[in-house]
Amino acid sequence: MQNILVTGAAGQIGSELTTALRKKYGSENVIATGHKTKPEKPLLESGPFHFIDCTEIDTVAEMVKKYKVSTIYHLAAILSAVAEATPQLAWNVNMIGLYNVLEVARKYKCSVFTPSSIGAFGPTTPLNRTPQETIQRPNTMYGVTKVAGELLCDYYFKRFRVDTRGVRYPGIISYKTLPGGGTTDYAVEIYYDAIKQKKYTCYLKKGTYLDMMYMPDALKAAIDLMEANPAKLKHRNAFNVTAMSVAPENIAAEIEKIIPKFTMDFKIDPLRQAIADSWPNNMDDSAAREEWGWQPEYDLESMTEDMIENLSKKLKIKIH
Ligand code: AKB
Repeated sequence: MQNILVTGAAGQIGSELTTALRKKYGSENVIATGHKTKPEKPLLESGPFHFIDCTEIDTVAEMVKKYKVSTIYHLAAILSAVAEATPQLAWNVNMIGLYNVLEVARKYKCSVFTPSSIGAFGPTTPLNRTPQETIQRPNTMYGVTKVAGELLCDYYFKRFRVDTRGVRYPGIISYKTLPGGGTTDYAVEIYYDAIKQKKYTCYLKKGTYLDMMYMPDALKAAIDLMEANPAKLKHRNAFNVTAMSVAPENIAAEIEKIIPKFTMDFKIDPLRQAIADSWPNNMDDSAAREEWGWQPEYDLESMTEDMIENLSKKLKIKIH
């Protein structure tokens, strides 16, 4: 049995990916790690958990040696809005952290999953049906670290044969753990506020289209890619993956079908609006579909139904 290490396991994706991996591969075989954030009890109690700092290579190496790890899901990262506010921290965590993970993977022969993002694109990238291979000149620190990370992962595969794989995630919508400081966070907040107070003030303008995906599909993308037959992969890292392209008013309209009193107004945050404007409206994910069978299950309608049902249970608020 291979042991798996997850970094960033207390985060939005990490917390649910750890649970999904434990279900699939056995709780004791999935080692969850975080930096400072204490994870929820179920994650803490369902298998090994350690605090590490990916910017300190020895802490990563220690985990890999101790647990004989063969696969690393490296999710520890600073998201776009926080990265713009603290670019030095973002460089350190997103670049030095990734470099350390790749070096440890090279030494101990691990495979590595690393998420890139729609943030790896920039204002000169084609906005619609953004191709797999295209112009990548992002103007944010987050984007700089994501493009450099994609290249570094490809380099480790070509130069050292480290089995690196990864996707470009869009905004991820989920109800278990909140996202921490991204530009697409509004698409999660809107559901919380719709259930709690039937209104939401959006920080992105009407008409700001961005790719999004529901968490079960994000987990499926990571696990399916890591299980894909390597002989079929023409790309290794940075596969475009998307499930829907939506603007704030599209999500609001879908919520309104279930919560008719829901209203939304706008108070634009110039920082996050500028970041969103530099990202694609919708990506072409045909390479992922062709090479490893990527196929999302949820669209905006089915995601909204599931989000509202599960979030209202979690918040213990009856919506009708
Ligand atoms: C963010 O908004 O920073 C992330 C992302 C799309 O990478 N959710």
